[in-house]
Amino acid sequence: MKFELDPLPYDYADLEPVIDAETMALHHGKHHAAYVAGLNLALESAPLLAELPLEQVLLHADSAPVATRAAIRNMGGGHFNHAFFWQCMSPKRAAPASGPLASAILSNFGSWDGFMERFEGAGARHFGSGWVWLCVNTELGDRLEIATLGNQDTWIGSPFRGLLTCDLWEHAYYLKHRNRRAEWLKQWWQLVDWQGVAKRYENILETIALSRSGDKRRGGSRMY
Ligand code: MN3
Repeated sequence: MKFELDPLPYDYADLEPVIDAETMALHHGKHHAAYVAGLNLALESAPLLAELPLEQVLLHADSAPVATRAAIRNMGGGHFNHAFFWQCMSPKRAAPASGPLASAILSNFGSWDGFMERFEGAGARHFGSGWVWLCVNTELGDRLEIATLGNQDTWIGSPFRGLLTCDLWEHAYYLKHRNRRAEWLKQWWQLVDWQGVAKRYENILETIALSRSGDKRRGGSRMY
């Protein structure tokens, strides 16, 4: 099985003016494509891993030969993070959701403005390349947390489940926003597909609830 670069659900120019079409063409058609190609190349020396879905490949990267583990993590992480990032945006510019996500944002961060300030601040302060995430920390019930990860690291294998992410690599914003990462983060909100974020949150809550009812049947052991 070879991993493939999926087409985007929107055109490269659809996220203008926040992301210009040239940045999108390079970011998806070159950067993301290179991660997919690099992952397929690395998996040539780990044929059993190559049969697994991407999250399982990342979870079990340590079963690959030592010399290819870093490539699998970096290239696989780059594929995973970018595929997630494209899903976080929509040219429809949906308003913040109501329902469980909105309630959780208010109870965890006090207000939408408070949440956005903290997300932007974490992203702006992150040193070097990486990603800023809104996650559910499944070890703490349904607690929302903001986290940054370096390079192409992912939350796979941790108690975190991602809801929303923004790319902090300069290739994501440099053509239009130059070195102004804080400006990129502030304007990026205009593109967020909140309905998709809300749907991911509801799915994760369902998974947590199912896992808990399963735990009760098994006598209380936790199986995250
Ligand atoms: Mn990128």
